[in-house]
Amino acid sequence: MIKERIRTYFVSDMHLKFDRSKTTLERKRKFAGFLSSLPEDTKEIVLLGDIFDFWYEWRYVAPSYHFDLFCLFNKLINSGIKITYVAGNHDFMLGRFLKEEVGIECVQDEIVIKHGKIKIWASHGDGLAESDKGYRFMKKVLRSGICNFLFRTFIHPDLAVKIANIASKTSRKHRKICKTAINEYLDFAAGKLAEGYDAVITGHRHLPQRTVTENGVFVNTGDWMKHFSYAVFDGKKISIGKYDDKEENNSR
Ligand SMILES: [Mn+2]
Repeated sequence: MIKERIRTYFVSDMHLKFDRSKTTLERKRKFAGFLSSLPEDTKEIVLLGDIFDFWYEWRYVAPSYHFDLFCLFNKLINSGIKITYVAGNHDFMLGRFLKEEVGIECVQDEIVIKHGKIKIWASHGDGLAESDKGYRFMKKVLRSGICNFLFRTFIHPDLAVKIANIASKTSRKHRKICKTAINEYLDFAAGKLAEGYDAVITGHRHLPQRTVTENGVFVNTGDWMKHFSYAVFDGKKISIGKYDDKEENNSR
């Protein structure tokens, strides 16, 4: 008999590029192993942003890479697992392809997950720290209606991806700042916990972290580049896990 679905997994920051380099294929291979190791009571997978180093969909055109990953996602969705993508700072347009062809629910800013009396607030986490101020402005500009219209109308997709790669490098510089901003994240989380949430989960810093405070817990998912880490809510508590290839065959 199938157990009641209860577990929610949070994964972020895989930063897959549009290539088939060793690094890209290795990250995907590990992620595929992780997905196939999920227990049968898995309810939802929350992709907490920046799974791709750049994601942008036009109306009739979507990037032609990572078909293998979308097939895996689609298979999981058809088996009854919900997949939600919360946009990160590298996800500029989550569009029809992800939503309708793959079946992923796409969310722009944040999600709230409720289980009984437990309320979890989760978002990618970019722009949360005070030192992200300049970046917050840039994101507003890049996501604004008119800039988006000009971008998608007048720039050929192949050129757009090249431009994005340059922007991605700038964004990476910015991330170095974020790595130092731990107190700002904790302050932000404290505010959310004071609002009545039991847990706050973010990604973006690329450092797995779990800090228990008197009002609740703050968790950072880490990344899927170096740490291969994730957060999991089992219906009661949130813990951090690291996917280990060697466990691949005996975790089911
Ligand atoms: Mn990020």
